[in-house]
Amino acid sequence: MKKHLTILAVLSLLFVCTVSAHDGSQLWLQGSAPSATSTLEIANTELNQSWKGTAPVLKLNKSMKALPDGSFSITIQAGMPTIQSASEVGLLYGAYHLLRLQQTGANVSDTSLVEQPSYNIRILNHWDNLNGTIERGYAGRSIFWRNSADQMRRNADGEVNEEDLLHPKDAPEIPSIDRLRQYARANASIGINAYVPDNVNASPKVLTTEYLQEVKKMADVMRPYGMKTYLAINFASPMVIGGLETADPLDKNVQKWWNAKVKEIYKLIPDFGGFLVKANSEGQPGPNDFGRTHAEGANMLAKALKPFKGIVMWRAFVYSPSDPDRAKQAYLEFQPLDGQFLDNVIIQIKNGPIDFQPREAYSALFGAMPQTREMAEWQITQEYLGHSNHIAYLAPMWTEFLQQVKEIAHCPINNQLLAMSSQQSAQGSKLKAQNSKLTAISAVSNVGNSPSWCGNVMAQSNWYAFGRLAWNDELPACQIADEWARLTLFLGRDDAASAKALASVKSLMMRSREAIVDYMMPLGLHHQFAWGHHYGPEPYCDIPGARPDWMPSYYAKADREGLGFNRSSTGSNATGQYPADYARVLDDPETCPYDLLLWFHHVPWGKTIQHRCGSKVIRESLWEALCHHYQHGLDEARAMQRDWERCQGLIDADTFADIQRRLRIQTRDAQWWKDGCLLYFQTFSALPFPDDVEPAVHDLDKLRAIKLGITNYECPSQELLDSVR
Ligand code: GCW
Repeated sequence: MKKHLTILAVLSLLFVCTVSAHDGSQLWLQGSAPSATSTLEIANTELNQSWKGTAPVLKLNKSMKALPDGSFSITIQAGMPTIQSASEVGLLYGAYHLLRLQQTGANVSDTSLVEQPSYNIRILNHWDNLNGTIERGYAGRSIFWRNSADQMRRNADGEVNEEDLLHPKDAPEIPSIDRLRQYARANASIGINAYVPDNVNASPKVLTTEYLQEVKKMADVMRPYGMKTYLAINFASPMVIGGLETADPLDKNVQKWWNAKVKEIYKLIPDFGGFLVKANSEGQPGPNDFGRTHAEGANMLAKALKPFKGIVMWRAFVYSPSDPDRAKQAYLEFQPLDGQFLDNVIIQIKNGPIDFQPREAYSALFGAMPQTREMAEWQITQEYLGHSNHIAYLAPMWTEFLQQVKEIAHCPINNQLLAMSSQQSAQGSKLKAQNSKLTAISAVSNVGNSPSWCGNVMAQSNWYAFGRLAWNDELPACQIADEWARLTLFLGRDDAASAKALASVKSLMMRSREAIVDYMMPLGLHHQFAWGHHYGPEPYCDIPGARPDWMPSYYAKADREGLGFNRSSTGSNATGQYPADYARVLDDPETCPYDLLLWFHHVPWGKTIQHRCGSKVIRESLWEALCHHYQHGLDEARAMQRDWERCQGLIDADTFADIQRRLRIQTRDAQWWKDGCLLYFQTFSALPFPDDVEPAVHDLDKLRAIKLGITNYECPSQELLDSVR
């Protein structure tokens, strides 16, 4: 009987593995998520189930305490691996690192390495609503909150009633523990150590005792994997759920309310991380509503959290129209507050000054607040990059940002730079400085309950890349692509044909982001997206009475003379917010990098510019350059299709077919983007397409009429797209 049961168990395991291999649910991992509650046991189980060779030794080594938490060393001598760390979670990271080395084909017979994280907090933000929808989520519904959408009232356009979003009617449902455990494991395997399960457009309800009990259950699943729980909170919570008449941060009763709430949370979740806050932005309440500053609001929460070692991540994504240029507003609001934030507050800043566009200048706030802790926020979910229909590998965008921030802004957002400054100030050793500093990096997740977690298998690479860069922000994007593709698509395949296919996948990944920039918004153009859902082009969007800075025309500033937003010293002077040397480079259209030209300048259609298109450096007029970039983007989308075709028969067939289908949509969309933007801009330039640019296949009037009618929680289906264009 026992034997039968074992056979049955093995068979069902095999079945699960085969099925899951096809739907992407396995991610970049092998085996299953250990359900142990001890971190050390998880590390041992992972090694037992996947390591091939002499069993590794795991050693707690207190002398490594000087290194940032989670650091580890691996030595392999004569095939015998030893992992050491000051903490159990460091041993777990070491175990995953060791497995990754073996599974990606690295030499694991003789190695000696030490790994330490670039940032102490490596955190995912989930924009998950308590009703189970995910704002800008294109991979199904929330894995954290599972209330039924059917309970929601919808308007004629299918959009969920705002009231119902903020105040979901039904009680929380218990999420699948197994799914949460797999999520925790996936994060731990790449060093992510924190998460925020609820949307920054936060429901006050999440702080009710009823919901906090649910958060406690999540935290209990996450803890053994080294994942700390944080919550996004609504600043008006004391009024909405506390019955107070104000949420003024200087009001004694408000402070008391938060103190008590924080105490309640720590009683349930002793290692709770803290709060993430979106305040006075896009209709969210905040301290400004009571005549107080962001610093006063953040500090009130920070004081409540301080006794428990909690922190506040306060977002700088604000753009109340204090200046005619939206790109300047966050800086104008926050920079003067430098030095006023308590030391357990960190300002969370989107990589660019507008909003997660395919390419932005870096936000001038980085490095502009030397007395304030700052952290970056990236977006993994592809709100502005074709949702889960387009294949976009985002590590090249993030490494571009990191390089700019380090080299130009000299911004102390990572340990390395903090360490350098502390050496200069002779305040003890480099390592001490690292340990005492609050450093963090965050990204908006693309995870949902779709079988592949991220909407498609290729999109998983961005979750993976965020984790790897948060751990080591010096890693090259191509190395991360290589690791991910080997682990996810080519595990155990080292034949020549697979090696060729692997090279094709990497080529596709590495060209994908620039392809999108080219077919959507080249040369520094930005925000030419369709209204609301941000899928597809709508440079011609016109919503009577809408905020001007929600309209594409505000950003492109197309007219008879030329194209682009003059942010130079002769225009809005956003260039003046950058460090002086860089500001000078940006300010002159002759020296401004060509890929940010229209971000900073209004350039005449006929002006000769020098730019790079693909591998060619060309001198030609702005209009010709624009046409060539759109054409190149479309050509690149086609090239990506060809890259993918080379994988046929060499990777999982379902994954192959799914991505092949999406690349077809992507290429079709690239055509839509090229035609929509060029035909529209042509109404201003009145110039013909150059001979080597394909004629448009669309009619501008028909494109203007396209309305997809989707919510902010979904990716358009192929059928819908085919029916409108
Ligand atoms: O990118 C914009 C999105 C909003 C989002 C907001 C933010 C959560 O369109 O959906 O709201 O940014 O970052 O707060």
